[in-house]
Amino acid sequence: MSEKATKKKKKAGGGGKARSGSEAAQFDQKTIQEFKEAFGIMDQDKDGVISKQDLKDLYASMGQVVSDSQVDSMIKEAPAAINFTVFLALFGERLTGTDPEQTIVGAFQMFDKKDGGYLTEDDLIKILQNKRGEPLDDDEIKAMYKGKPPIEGGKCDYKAFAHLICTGAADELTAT
Ligand SMILES: [Ca+2]
Repeated sequence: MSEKATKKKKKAGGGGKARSGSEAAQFDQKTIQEFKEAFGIMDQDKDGVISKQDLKDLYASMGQVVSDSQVDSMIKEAPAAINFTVFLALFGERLTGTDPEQTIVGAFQMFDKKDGGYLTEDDLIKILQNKRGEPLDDDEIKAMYKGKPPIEGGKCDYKAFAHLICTGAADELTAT
């Protein structure tokens, strides 16, 4: 219940994404970039706001149906429409001082209903390719596989995978 400087912004006509958000100041550029990745995954229609519909679409794109109440419970923590600044504020509260990798993990975790630390390979690929902003193309997916991602038997250890994304160092994974 801390007092936040979160300002309510209107959904439409808001202009840019996180223009001079005060919350953004506490994160470095790299962290912001990671947050943007996660935000981009969730903002399905790329209007700069994560809406209930975005979340539903996101799940639907993976063949999962979520109820309104499930989506509500995800969204209700937000003090306002979830634009990038609010997103930063929401996740930043939990993640300040934490590895940005956790942000990506958090995004993947939303699809891990069993909370077992794994996503199916299918879901993972769908998530990666569904990013309308900059989806991975087939070549990039192939390149990803060359990096020996932590995928085994159709299941992906997404925490290790988040590490792969964040470090961008496929070699590290090959070494394990
Ligand atoms: Ca949206």
